[in-house]
Parts: sequence; structure tokens; C-alpha cells
Amino acid sequence: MERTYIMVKPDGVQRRLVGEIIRRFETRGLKLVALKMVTPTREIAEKHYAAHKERPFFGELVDFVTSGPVVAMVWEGTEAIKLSRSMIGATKPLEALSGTIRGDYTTELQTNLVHGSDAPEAATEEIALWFTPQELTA
Ligand code: IDP
Ligand code: MG
Repeated sequence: MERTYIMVKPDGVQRRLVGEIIRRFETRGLKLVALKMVTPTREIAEKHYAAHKERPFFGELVDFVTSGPVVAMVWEGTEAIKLSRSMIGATKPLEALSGTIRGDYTTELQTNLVHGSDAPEAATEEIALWFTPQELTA
């Protein structure tokens, strides 16, 4: 069993895709462990995307992810990290296959609807960044 941090980004909330995204994870068989809606502070957004600090798009990315509410979640299941990434689809719009969330609902690189942890260490850090231990169900 593995846990991963999944986040519907501001564009996904604005486009009313929260239910559709949650439905995909539930029906695939993952278990929802924590969920909340928040407008991220710059501090949390900068920590969340710290790996991209030196990239030219970092400032814009932080502006975007703090622009409105997000839905922060923890999902649990067998190989939840890899499974979620495959359900989300590739970062580059042209590589996101139909049947994936990005491949079905966006053509944009930045406004690509959803975030998913990319490795176990990242998942552990991201879950601890967005949730207190008390907010995680057993
Ligand atoms: P991921 O979300 O698929 O893990 P990352 O490479 O970790 O992709 O990038 C984090 C986020 O930064 C992407 O989801 C996207 O919103 C944004 N992003 C990535 N590359 C670019 C870029 O070249 N220009 C603008 N935004 C980008
Ligand atoms: Mg990433």
C-alpha cells in the first residue's frame, strides 16, 4: 500500500472538473484518505514546487497555483504513485494520451488540471506539507 498527494489545480476547480477527477480515482479503486479545499499561500506553493525553483516558469507557476482554491487530497492504494501518474497523463500536452485526465480535458502545459506526486519521497514530503497527521484518516 502506498499513499500519494493529488491536487486539483485552480483551473480544474474553475472548470467544474473536481467531481470528474475524484470519480476517476474512486472508480479505479484508490481509497480517499484526506481531502480539503484551500487557496494556497505563496509560501506553501513555493515549497510544493521547490524542485522547479531555478526554472524560468517558476514565478508564473506559483502565481497560477495561488490564483484560486485547489482541492488537496491523499489517495491510497497499490502502487498509488505510479498508477495516479498514469491516470493523470503526461505533462506535455501533445504526449498526454486520450483516456488520461490531461489527455481528455486540456491542451495546455501550465493549466493541466491536476498534480500527482512523482516518487515516494516526493509523496511523503507533499503529504506532510499540505496535511497535518490528524487530517489523515487511518
Ligand atoms: P508534472 O505536473 O507532470 O509532475 P512537472 O515537470 O513537475 O510536471 O512541472 C510541474 C508543473 O509546472 C506542471 O504540471 C505545469 O503546470 C508546470 N510546467 C511544467 N513545465 C512548464 C513549462 O515549460 N512552462 C510553464 N509551466 C510548466
Ligand atoms: Mg512534478
